[in-house]
Amino acid sequence: MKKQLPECLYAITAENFSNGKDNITVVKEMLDAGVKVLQYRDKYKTKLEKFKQCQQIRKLTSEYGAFFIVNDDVDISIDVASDGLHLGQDDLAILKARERVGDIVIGISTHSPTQALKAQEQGADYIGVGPIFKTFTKDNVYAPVGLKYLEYCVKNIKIPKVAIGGIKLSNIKQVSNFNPENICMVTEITSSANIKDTVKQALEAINGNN
Ligand code: TZP
Ligand code: MG
Repeated sequence: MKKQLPECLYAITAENFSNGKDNITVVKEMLDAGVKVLQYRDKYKTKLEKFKQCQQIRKLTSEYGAFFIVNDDVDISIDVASDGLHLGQDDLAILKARERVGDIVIGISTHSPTQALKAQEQGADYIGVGPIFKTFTKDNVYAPVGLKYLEYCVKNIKIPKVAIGGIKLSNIKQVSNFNPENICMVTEITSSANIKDTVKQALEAINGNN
């Protein structure tokens, strides 16, 4: 049976924003801190380098019982048996990716109602909703879609929503108020001097203890 994306904080690697640490070191800290959904994203390494890191992360996430998603690369996703594959609007189409990866979780980034409805129709398992706020993490990033688009998705899209983009401890409550299934913080976690504490505070904000 297909695994479900756990409803919780969603973390993503960003080696360029990791205080000089490599992805593996940061991933270990994230898992120790209680991260249960982790996406491997790296736009700068060779395929072989990415494959090797993903192999290690697959092992670690399995040990910690965390859900592992590979960004962009269908081959790597298949080779390391990731739990999920994340696609952008310019990546392989969902239907093509599904033919290759089979019954794993496929997520797709969306930036408009049209894209969200199309993703749902084509059998995506979740959508990324963003960037909610301005972000400097991603090259060629789309303009912020704001909380209005998140509100639209929460009301109109049945598959899980992952809110992403510019989300920090300082504004996470504004996002969690809309109750998306998942909230993603990238650099707020990877560049934190204390990942354990940052994740703890994020989990508290999401779970309503703040
Ligand atoms: N997709 C949409 S925004 C984004 C991605 C990968 C980057 C978000 O990074 P941050 O550091 O949480 O703003
Ligand atoms: Mg992509």
